[in-house]
Amino acid sequence: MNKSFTNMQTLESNKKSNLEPQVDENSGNLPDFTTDAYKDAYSRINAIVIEGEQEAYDNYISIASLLPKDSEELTKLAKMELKHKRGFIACGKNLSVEADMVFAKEFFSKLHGNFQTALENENLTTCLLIQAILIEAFAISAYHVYIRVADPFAKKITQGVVNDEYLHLNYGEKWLKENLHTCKNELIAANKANLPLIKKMLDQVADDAAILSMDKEELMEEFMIAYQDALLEMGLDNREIARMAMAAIV
Ligand code: PL3
Ligand code: FE2
Ligand code: FE2
Repeated sequence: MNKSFTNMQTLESNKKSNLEPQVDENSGNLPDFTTDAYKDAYSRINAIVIEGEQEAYDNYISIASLLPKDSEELTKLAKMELKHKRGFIACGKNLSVEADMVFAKEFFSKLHGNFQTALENENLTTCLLIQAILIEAFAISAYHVYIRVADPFAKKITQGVVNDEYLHLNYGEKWLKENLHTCKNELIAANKANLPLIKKMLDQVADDAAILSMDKEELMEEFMIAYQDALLEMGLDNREIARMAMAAIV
């Protein structure tokens, strides 16, 4: 069985501990940021993050159109994403890497398509699950792992970004918790359709991430922690969470 699923029995909230400063275990053991191999992998990973932040901006603006009463808050969250995007563009520049945006657009295309379909059909629950839960948990997991092995410039930027991402995740958790009695079925169906896409995206990025010294098992573990925490926070029970998480491995 996958290492990331061994956490399933111990679903305590990890949110607080994730925000505490982490011991820098890797400080003596960072990759060489100047090699062609590093820069080549970074050109795709950096592009994914830049594209992800731009799509997150677009998605929160779209969600605001379905939730006019939260428009002000959602616009605030959206604007943070543009700041994140600018930060990651600076990280690429700092390493003299040109981001492969064509690759990144393709990387997000399936999830992007599912979000657009949900938006057209005004399926707010699906939109929130895709953006505020799945994408944010993916970003949080990736940024936590990246912070441990990033160059000093990118590390500082990513530390600022990851704290904002918790605000985005918390927004989604709160809305879904308050509406769980009416949205649970849609939530479960949307999860079944979209969690496997996140798993595929993780598989697809794993080789490049490894060149940046980011371990795939660690990425999966961090993702499952953020994802399971979010579902627990929404008021789902352990069995429901286990069922939903299983969608990643079928
Ligand atoms: C939402 O706020 C942001 C969405 C971005 C999704 C990014 C997923 C990242 C996967 C690749 C991991 C690399 C992290 C390294 C950062 C330069
Ligand atoms: Fe972001
Ligand atoms: Fe975000």
